[in-house]
Amino acid sequence: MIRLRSARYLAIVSCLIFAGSSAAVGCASSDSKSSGQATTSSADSATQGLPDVPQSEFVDKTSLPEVTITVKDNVFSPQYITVSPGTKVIFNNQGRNPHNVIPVTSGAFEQIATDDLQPEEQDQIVFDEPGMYPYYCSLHGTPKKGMNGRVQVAES
Ligand SMILES: [Cu+2]
Repeated sequence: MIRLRSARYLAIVSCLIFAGSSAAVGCASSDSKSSGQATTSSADSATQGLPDVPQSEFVDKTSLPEVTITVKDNVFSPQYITVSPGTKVIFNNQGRNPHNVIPVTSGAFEQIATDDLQPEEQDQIVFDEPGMYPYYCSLHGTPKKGMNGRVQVAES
């Protein structure tokens, strides 16, 4: 029992060590490639049970302090982005319908309620901590299908 725990701990630590460099992404993606089961990094636990999204689908916005995601009927665009810690992510509803932004992992970030994302409205979330933040619109999607997206916060 103790051995298993410490082995798992070592796996996390080695992942974190690599996470300091640009290999953070490689650490997570190599895990999901090999098994998708025995992973313990935060990125993997955040997307556990969700479809795999290859890193190549994430739009690199890490050079920007502020990023806008256009909310349409019924997609988030761009759907997958990578940002730096502390980035302000603005959700701007350009659709004709209300939407919302709900974290898949409850409490991962403060959600944007439907009342705050009516057509022509925008609201923002600041992502400080590195990790993967999947989200969805509960009116037009689920964590797995329809209107959803992911914000990946890179290591600083
Ligand atoms: Cu919606």
